[in-house]
Amino acid sequence: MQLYHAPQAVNPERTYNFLKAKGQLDAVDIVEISIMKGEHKQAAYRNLSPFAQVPVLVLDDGTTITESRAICSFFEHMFPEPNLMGRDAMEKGLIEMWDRRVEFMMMMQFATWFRNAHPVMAPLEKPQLPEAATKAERAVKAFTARLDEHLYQKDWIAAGRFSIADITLYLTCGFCGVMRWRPHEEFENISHHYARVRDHLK
Ligand SMILES: N[C@@H](CCC(=O)N[C@@H](CS)C(=O)NCC(=O)O)C(=O)O
Repeated sequence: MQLYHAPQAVNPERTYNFLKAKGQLDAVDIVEISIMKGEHKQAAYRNLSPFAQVPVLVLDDGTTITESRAICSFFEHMFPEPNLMGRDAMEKGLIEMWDRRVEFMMMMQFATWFRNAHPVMAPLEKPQLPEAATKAERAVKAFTARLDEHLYQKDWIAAGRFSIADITLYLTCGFCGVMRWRPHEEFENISHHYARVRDHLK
């Protein structure tokens, strides 16, 4: 299997760190793609990823899977241990609920802020809309404050144990640094959580 990966980009880092947490990085050949050099826009890559996004997983029979969470689901099935998506109905529900909240209300809102505000994104986000940036910044900051309250006296975000939701939050906090915003320095509970996940992924 080949995993097309863009180091430091949050979605590919999510699949990469998920596989790392499973101790299975050796199961794939990593193919690095440079988004800043526009390698993901080239025709050969578009054949693998119709929306020209990273990551992509290419199976040995040539089947391609895009969408970072779908790739994580594939890995969860292939490599069941350690379980990262829930062992029973309740765990699966709680972990997916929090993972999707972090993805949609934090990561995606932050991405909208960053893509519409940062000069480095101008070639990829045309046009950049300052109003969209302002609205998304407000939304991500409001959600993050609520998430910090949720994490009060909790080691992990969902189901009382380490899961994909913790990986998504940890990587999203790192991603926020591109706008010089560090939720894991601003919020006490997120700060403890960030250190805990960093140690867990070492
Ligand atoms: N929903 C997709 C999003 C993938 C995505 O947006 N990847 C970014 C990197 S984090 C990308 O490829 N961006 C290229 C671009 O915007 O041109 C997933 O979860 O895989």
